[in-house]
Amino acid sequence: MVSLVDSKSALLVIDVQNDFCPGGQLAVEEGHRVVPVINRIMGLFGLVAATQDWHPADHLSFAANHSGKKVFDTVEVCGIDQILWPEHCIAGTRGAEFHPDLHSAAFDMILRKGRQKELDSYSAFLENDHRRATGLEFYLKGLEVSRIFLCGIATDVCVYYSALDGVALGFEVFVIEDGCRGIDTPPGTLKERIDKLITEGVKVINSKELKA
Ligand code: VGL
Ligand code: ZN
Repeated sequence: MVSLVDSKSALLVIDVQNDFCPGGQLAVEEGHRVVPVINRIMGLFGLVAATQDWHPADHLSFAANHSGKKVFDTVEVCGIDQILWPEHCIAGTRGAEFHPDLHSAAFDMILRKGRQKELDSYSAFLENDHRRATGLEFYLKGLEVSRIFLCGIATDVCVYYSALDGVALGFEVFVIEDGCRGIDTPPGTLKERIDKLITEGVKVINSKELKA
């Protein structure tokens, strides 16, 4: 079997932060279970980049900052539909830190996103206006990366949008399903989005397929 991971491959670790794990502000069921999977496969890659959701306290994505609205309501801000979340991943707080068991010392680069008050950023590549770049595309292309492997939280939000943008930007994209966990609200969203990723050309794999 040929290894899927070649010299032009990078691992992207998406938002493996305390607030997305059990006990956190936007806890994803079993979110912490991605950690041992990611720690195990990290060493296979010549390049590992990670993202952190990193919001100001007055961020527009927090339900608490919209009077009369509750978590999971949708509002429109500057023509963009915005789902409202609990306050999460506030810059500099413990909730925004990587899960303590994640081998974050091995990351080559860390990208923080969602830092502007009036604009959310699910994708590691583009802000939610689908125009403004985070810079990750140019970093990866500058290092001649053509194949990206995504893992992290949440499968159906930040991993999902990163994978779709990755394909649109010309990368060959793999999602490591057992290295991800999803929010699945409303129920069925997770499966719908995995199906959409496959339709768009993303390869959804298991971490066991990575070993040559
Ligand atoms: C995320 C909801 C809000 C994620 C970030 O990392 O998937 N989800 N902000
Ligand atoms: Zn967020």
